[in-house]
Amino acid sequence: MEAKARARANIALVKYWGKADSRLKIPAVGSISITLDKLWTETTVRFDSGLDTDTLELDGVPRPDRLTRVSATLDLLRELAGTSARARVVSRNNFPTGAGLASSASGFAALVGAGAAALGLTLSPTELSRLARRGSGSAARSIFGGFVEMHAGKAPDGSDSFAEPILAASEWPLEVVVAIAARGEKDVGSGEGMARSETSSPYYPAWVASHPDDLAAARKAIAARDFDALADVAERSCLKMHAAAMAASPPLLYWKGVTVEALHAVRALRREGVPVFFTIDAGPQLKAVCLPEARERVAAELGAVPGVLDVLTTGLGPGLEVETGGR
Ligand code: 2P0
Repeated sequence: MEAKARARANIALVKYWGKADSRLKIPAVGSISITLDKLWTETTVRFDSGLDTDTLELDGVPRPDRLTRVSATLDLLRELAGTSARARVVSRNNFPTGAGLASSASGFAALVGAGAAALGLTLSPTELSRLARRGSGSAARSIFGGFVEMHAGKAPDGSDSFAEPILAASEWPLEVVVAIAARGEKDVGSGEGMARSETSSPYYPAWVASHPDDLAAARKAIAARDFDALADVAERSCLKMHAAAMAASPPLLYWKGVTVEALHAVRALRREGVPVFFTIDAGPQLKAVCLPEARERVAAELGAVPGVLDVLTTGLGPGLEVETGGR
């Protein structure tokens, strides 16, 4: 009744922002991401019929405040396994939680992987992706490695809303340099930010309407390993998402000043011919995606931007890894 799983963070190059169904976490738009090798969550789930409630320990600290979504995700697995046993969940991130580094993506992917294995459920990667989505939309993508596409789907029950791999990491080994612009958990979570954008941003309908073209351009760029084309669409998707969020009421501004300085540093490098582009999620960190030969230069330039606290570099990584066998 115990299993351990590791899942990695991912960053979207064509962003997910907005839901078609908030209860089932069906996204309003598809997305395309890359899975990061060195940013991971490791989670152990132990079901025990002697427990009265689920418990969650995150990075060594009990987090009852985060239990609702975890328990709701475990309920889906309990229903499939026909059990009501509660679980002890122990989870650890090797990077800052809740700061726009996709901890909910790796977190819910690892939770579903460990939970399913602990219950002896044999689920396909597609089924795991659908279940991870119910915890956090972006978690559906962290089931897979390399380049991944999430399908928004059309079915009202979310059955066709899952991710699938589109290119292996080894086929186009991009590198990612993360500039840490601030530490600590963000003020407005992604779920709340999306809901606010959906209901109040006048740019939200334009964001949704223009999305299929961005997905098509990114698919084509990835299939052709066309870095410049991928750079163009990724930066456009990122800025468009933030523009929609900034136009919400009350407005959402995830950036710090240093985020913008880092963005300009990436643009300056690209003007010089360095193969690099930026993306930014629902937090202040800037992620620079580059070809391997540019990594040292990009890390040095971003590390030199005043206010950047730290720089992490990583390649692309694999999908969910599950370890079974209890104690
Ligand atoms: C993404 N983000 O595509 C976008 C870009 C943040 C900015 O997916 O509400 O934590 O749990 O489905 O998965 C973060 O959203 O949101 C996210 P929920 P989630 O990576």
